[in-house]
Amino acid sequence: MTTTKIAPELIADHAHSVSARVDSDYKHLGEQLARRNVNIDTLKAEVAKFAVAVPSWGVGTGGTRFARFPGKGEPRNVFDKLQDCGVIQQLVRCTPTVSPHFPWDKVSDYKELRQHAESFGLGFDAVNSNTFSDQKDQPLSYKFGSLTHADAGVRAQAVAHNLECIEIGKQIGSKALTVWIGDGSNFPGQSHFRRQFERYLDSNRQIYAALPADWNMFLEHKMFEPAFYATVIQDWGSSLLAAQSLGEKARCLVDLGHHAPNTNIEMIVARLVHAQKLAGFHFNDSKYGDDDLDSGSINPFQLFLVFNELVDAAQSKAPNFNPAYMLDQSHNVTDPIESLMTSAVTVQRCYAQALLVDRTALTGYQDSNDVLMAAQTLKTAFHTDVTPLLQKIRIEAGGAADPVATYRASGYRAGVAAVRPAAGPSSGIV
Ligand code: AOS
Ligand code: ZN
Ligand code: ZN
Repeated sequence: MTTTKIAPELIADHAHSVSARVDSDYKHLGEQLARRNVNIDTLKAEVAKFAVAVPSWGVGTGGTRFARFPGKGEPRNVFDKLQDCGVIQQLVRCTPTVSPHFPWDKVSDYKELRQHAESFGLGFDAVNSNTFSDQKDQPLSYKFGSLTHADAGVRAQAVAHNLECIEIGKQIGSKALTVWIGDGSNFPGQSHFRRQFERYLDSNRQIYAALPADWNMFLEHKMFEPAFYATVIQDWGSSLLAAQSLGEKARCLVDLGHHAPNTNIEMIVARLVHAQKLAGFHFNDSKYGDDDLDSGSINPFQLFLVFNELVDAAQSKAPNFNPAYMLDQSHNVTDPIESLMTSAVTVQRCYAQALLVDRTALTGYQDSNDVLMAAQTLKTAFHTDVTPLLQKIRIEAGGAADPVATYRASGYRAGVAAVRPAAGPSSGIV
């Protein structure tokens, strides 16, 4: 039986109060789509299957390197985090899995952890290792790197941590390990680029060798931070080189915030699909750097264009195409639950809009060089307000028509604030 933290009656009452309006809006949208030869019920069935994982670290309040302002009722441990993730899933119905991060989410009994997640109707997605910060009682420091460190002892420690993550992942039902390292250099000359990359490959080969047959290894690239001159896996080029050299199970994960401003991320996606190496995503948005802002809050058109590539790949049956979708955001000034719900719906919205692209017409315009109509074809899909479709999907699945309004009406945050003691001010990125 699934434990619910928001009273199902509250969700049902709220859905009931708006259902006539949602039905009417849905019918109207259905008429509009029918004129474009799209059956709204078929579209609904497709979009209802969409899912995106929530990062366990995302339900805590984030911070910057200057300060962190803790929110009320922050989760104290992974069990609290799962409860918050359960609330998100209860209301949006498209976030059935959680991506955990170790050692942050370490427990003594993983069977219990898995059962706890299942009690909220949740499963686990990719496990994330952390060799970008030192943990209490850790013998060797990652200050100058981890998997690529010049000292073989530090590399061995970082490899061992990743192997432990795989072992934990097996117990909680994960099928992938995400490796993001902070390794790099802050000064020209600090590290030998080629030797450092070779050490990266050597360490990752040892991790790769421990992957179960049905697992994948996701390599996450990042242009800068914490290394500000050069990171080892700075872009999709290095990531692809590494994935190709490691083997079939290694793939490239695209975190939208990990590129220079104005980078054409949708084109990177197309290239990785071509190479059969797209692992999946960490969705977020960014204005300047790795801002980890809410998905689609700055550039929703870019997110749509990414999904346009993904839908195109799926519909054209691109080989070995099975991307994992995850959110990776840092919520510094909003309630993390509200931000994650909003982002999950935004990502789902872009998927629905991308399904609306008239691909036959688009191909015709591309092949006849009708540039304006090709661009218009994408804009027509992007401009379609699919809100009633998404509301209907949520209501039918027992979720909330308006997740944020229902969440606020539930008083959940005040409720957990009463039982989770306030964390004092702290510094540093979470
Ligand atoms: C860091 O910038 C990356 O986005 C990673 O995915 C990281 O593991 C995550 O943000 C948790 O800190
Ligand atoms: Zn990320
Ligand atoms: Zn990041």
